[in-house]
Amino acid sequence: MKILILGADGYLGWPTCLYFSQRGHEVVGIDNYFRRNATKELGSESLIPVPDLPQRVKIWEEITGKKIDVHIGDITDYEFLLNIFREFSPDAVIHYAEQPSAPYSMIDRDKAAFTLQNNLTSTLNIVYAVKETNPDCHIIKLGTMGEYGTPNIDIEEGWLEIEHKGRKDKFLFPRQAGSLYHTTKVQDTDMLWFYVRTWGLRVTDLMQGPVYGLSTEETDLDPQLMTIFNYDEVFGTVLNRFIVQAIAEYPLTIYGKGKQVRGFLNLKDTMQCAYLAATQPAKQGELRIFNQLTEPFSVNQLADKVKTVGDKLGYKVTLNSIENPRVEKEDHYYNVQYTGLLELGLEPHLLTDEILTGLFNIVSQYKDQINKKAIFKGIKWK
Ligand code: USQ
Repeated sequence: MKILILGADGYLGWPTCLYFSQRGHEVVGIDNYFRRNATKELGSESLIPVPDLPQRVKIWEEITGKKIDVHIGDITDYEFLLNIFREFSPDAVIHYAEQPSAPYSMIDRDKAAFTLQNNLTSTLNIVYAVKETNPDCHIIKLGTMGEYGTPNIDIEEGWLEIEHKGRKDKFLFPRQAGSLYHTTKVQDTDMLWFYVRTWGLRVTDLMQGPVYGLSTEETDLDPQLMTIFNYDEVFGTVLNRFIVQAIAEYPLTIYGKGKQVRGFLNLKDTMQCAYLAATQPAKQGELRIFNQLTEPFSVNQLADKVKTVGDKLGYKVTLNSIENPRVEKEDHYYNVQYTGLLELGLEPHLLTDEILTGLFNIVSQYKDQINKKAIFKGIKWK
C-alpha cells in the first residue's frame, strides 16, 4: 500500500512510519515541526534528543535499506498538501497532524485559535485533497476518547441507536468534550461525517485514549530511531509523566481526587490499530468508528502501579494530590465498549509490571536531562 502519514515527526507519527515501512509499504511522511517548536517555546523539549526528520529517515535507510520520503511543511497550506497527494496518490492517509494537547489549547486565546484553525483546516484540506485526487483513498483520522467526555451512561463504539416518541434512528454517540482541543476533535468527526454522507468518502475515526510507552519493534533497532518523548504538563501524557516524575523523585502530580478514569493503551498498540485499520479499510460511504484503548485505569491506579514498580527498582516514589488545574469530573461512571479493533485482530500489550519496568529502564538512561521545572506549571482551565 501507499500510505501518507501526516504528523510524521511526532510521538505517534514517527513509529507509525517505521511500522508501515518495515512491513513493505511505501510511506511518505509530512510534518511542520509544530511539536518541536512549541515545546522549545515552552522550555520543555523531548527528554530523548532526536535527529530532525530527514536525518531520521536517513538512519532508517542505513539500518534497514528501506526508504521513507519526507516533506517538511504545513498541511493547512492546501496547495502544498494537494501537490503531495497528486504526486504520491496514496491508498490511505493517516492524520496525526493536529495540535494534540488539551492544556496547550487552554493557555490563552491565541493558542485556542491556533488549535481550532490548525485542527479543522487540516482535516478539511485532507477531505478536499482526497476528493480532488482519489475519492477512494481511505482517510484514517486520529480522534480521541475525550470526545465522549464522561457521561453517566455506557460509552458505545461511536454510534447510539435512539428511540424517541416511538421512532428509532442511529446517531453519533453524544459528545461533550473537556477542553478546546477535545472540542476540535468533536468538530472533526462531525465534519468527516458530513463529507462521508455527502461525497461518499471512506473514513475510519479512531477514538484513542492516552498513550504510554516508548518502545516499538522498529524504534528499538537503534537509539537514534527513538520517538519524541515529552513529560511536561502540556505535551506529556499522564503515565509517561509519572514515570519521569518517579525517576526524578518528584512527587507524582495526581490532579484532584485522582479517581478520573481514562482508557489507556501502549504505543505498540497504537501502531497495530493504525495498521489494522489501513489493511482492513472502511467501505466507500462509511464512517467507521473504533474506540482505541486496551484498559481503563484511574489516575490513582496508575500512580499506585508506578509507585510499586518504582519502589522495587530503588526509587523513592511519593504521591501528591494537587488542586486540579482542569475542569473535569474526578469521580464518575465509566464503562466503554471497545471490541471493534479486537475483532480486526488487535493483540493488546497490557500494562504489566514488566512493561513498566522496561519503561523505567529506558527513561532512567536520560535521568540527567529531566528538567524538573517543566513538570508542572499549573495551566488552569479557568
Ligand atoms: N492527569 C493527572 N496528572 C497529570 C496529568 C494528567 O492527574 O500530571 C490526569 C488528567 O487530569 C486527566 C488524565 O490524567 O484526567 C489524562 O490526562 P492526560 O494529560 O494524560 O491526557 P489528555 O489531556 O486527556 O490528552 C491525552 C493526549 C491527547 C489525547 C487524549 C486521549 O494528549 O492527544 O487525545 O490523551 S483522552 O484522554 O482519552 O481524551
